[in-house]
Amino acid sequence: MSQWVSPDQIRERFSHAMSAMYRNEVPQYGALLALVEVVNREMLAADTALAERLDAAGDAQRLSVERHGAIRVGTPAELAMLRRLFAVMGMFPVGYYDLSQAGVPVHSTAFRPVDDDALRANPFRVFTSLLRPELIASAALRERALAILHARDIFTPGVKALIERCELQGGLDKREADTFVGEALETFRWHSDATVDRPTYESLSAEHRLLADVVCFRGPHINHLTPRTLDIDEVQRRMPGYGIDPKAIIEGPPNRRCPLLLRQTSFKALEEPVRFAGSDAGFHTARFGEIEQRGVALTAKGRALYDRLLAASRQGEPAPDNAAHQARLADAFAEFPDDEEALRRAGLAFFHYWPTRDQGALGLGAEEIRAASVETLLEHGALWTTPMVYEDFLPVSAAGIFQSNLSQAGSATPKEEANRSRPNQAQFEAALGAPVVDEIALYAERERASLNAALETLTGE
Ligand code: OOG
Ligand code: NI
Repeated sequence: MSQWVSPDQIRERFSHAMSAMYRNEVPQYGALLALVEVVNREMLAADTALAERLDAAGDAQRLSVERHGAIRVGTPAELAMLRRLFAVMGMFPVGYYDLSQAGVPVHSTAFRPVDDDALRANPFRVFTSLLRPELIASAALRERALAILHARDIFTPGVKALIERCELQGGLDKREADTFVGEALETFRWHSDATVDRPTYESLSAEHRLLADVVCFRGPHINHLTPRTLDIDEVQRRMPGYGIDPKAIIEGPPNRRCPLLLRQTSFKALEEPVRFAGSDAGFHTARFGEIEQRGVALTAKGRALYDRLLAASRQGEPAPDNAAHQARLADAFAEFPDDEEALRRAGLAFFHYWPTRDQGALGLGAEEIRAASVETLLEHGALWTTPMVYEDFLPVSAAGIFQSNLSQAGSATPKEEANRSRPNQAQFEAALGAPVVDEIALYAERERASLNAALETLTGE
């Protein structure tokens, strides 16, 4: 047995510690967790087929621990150190998200586990955004912001020492892992004392609300945590009964029999008291709670179709409320197949392949199995499939979440926003100190590996 604690275990402990800290900091998040659990329990009790499917795919046990969070950092050095910190917990940068298209001066990645076992153990992800100073219009404010950012260190000396130790020795022992979780958590903690005086805060905030949030505090406080629900429409409906004020619309695809990608909604960020340098009191709005419903990961072809239909549904005036928005989405998505077999045959979605548990009943020899096509094996019941859960994020949805929590930021019209899109993945990767993993290639690779493993089991190889 290895002397090191597995990265999966460190991530599991860290995500629990983060959730406990956030519940304490933002009690409404605790109320949201309670609501999500009630609705998930009701769904599973009412739909035994769904419960069995989740169980078979190994998704049932991860449901209650599943969540993502988000942070925003200010400098390339902060992002690069975060990459090393997350690597200790088996979390790697996957995907590149350009938020400039929505008028938010950041670009982002998601740190997350990448292989099947790690995802099953605990799929905790952190959506991480890096400020893009070049998108700040005022040169004076840009300089000011950078000077403030360069004077702070968002990591404790203890966590930096343990990251280095982990890299050198190849892991952390039990005592080191315990210390690491506690020290790493410090980076994500809320600080109600701003590092700047009120006029500085106000001038940064007037330029862009996000700028004040990134620049004016000692660290990149976790700004939300997001549990996974099996019925997002129901949770959205019940939120007010739990004293929670949801954002106007649910982002992402419409409700479907076979859920696609990711649907998200959040409650509005709370106004929290802060103290500025010089001890002026004031308020800051940044932290909120979110819920998500995850569906199947789409292939490049499926994703292109999703993007096209989503864009079509957003033509014209924004819908007046969620019901109208969802009706419009449902119309636009009518041409997207809503049947697992149809999605698979059309090459629109990724699936996990499994070998039958009852090979004796097959009546096929190893030779016949080897000679048969995947379609034939599926028809014979030798192979079966489950949809592969989408583990990533969606830029248009993320923009909607950002906007609803940075209320003054959304002054640009959609047309102007599109014109402003300026992705720069190379610059992001240079800051990160590593390339981001291509998420579509990752799903394709996992699908291929599951099929190969299933065929090996069937042929006894
Ligand atoms: C991140 C917003 C994006 C999501 O789930 O799409 C996000 C932020 O507000 O920092 O978390
Ligand atoms: Ni989120």
